[in-house]
Amino acid sequence: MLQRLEENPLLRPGDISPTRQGLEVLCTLNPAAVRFGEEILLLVRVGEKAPEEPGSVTYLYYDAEDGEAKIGRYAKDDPDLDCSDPRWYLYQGRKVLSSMSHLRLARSRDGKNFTFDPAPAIFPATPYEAYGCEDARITKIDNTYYITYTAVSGRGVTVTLASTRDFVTFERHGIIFPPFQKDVALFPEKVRGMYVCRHRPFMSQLNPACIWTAYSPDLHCWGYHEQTLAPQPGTWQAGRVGAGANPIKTPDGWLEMYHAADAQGRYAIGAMLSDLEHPERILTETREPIFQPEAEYELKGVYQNCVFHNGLVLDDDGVIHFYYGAADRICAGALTTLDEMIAAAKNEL
Ligand code: MAN
Repeated sequence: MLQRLEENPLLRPGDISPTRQGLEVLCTLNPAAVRFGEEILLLVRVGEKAPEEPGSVTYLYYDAEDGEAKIGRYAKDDPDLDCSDPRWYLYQGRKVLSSMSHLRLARSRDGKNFTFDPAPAIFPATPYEAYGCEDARITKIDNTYYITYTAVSGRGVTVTLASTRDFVTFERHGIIFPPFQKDVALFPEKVRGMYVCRHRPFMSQLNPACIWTAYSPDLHCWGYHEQTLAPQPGTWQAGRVGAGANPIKTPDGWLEMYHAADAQGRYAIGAMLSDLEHPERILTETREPIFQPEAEYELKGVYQNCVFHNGLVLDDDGVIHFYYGAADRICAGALTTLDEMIAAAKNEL
């Protein structure tokens, strides 16, 4: 259904230098994707780590007042410190991330061999981005490319909107969803006269992490919220679900591939079709995952057993270049077709 590229991993930490001496690139993951001119561009999340110090655990954060990335530290033997998840440190119930991410472009002519740009496209710049900018999605609406990304800090997990016309300069439009939010994917055109997005308000014991739909007159103010897809107990999507790349308009409805985690936190990919006029209404969804961790680079990395998809490019002939992050460490790709994904969403494969 989805054929992994022989060239995988497409991008890995060794392919890029840290933004300053002494830092280490820990991960290059979860790429957004777009066709721009003759090239396919990936907007990759690059996570950097502070150098280790004896007796301490260190973390990198952006200090907006001083306008630079700084190193924070905790004593390794502090009984209040919990380092059990490689993605973050918990200190007295507060979380900091073990790596600080920025967003970096990588370019390719064939969709398989990518080269990183020498400098970041979007680097933390505000107090809301102290722990990084993560997991972008790119949607072309009219002649502008809109980028949504997660901004993480001690103020919470928020979603920011940015835009570009040339992938050289990027304009930030500020936070569009307050905490706790992730996984915002914009639809490529207005529906019933309004912009539409998927979003993912964070879980609490009352509401698990579900995909929601919202409408906006201007891409800034979002309303008419509806819950669209919820985790299903006892299945491969028991833990959480979140939107993938931007939805694709097809005669059968809006097609989208999304991520889901099971109760053990294993991330896989599903597909669904929703109503063209009312995308908050799902028409059909896959009963089984269409893509799941199998390759070595998906099973082992920073976070094991994880495929996370937020970027694709659709060719005129119906070929889909499907991009994903594997085990929170590298970027990988697979090929499929529009017809196959529609059939998969209808459980016909
Ligand atoms: C969350 C996000 C992703 C990450 C997965 C797995 O959904 O933070 O960036 O890939 O968790 O760790």
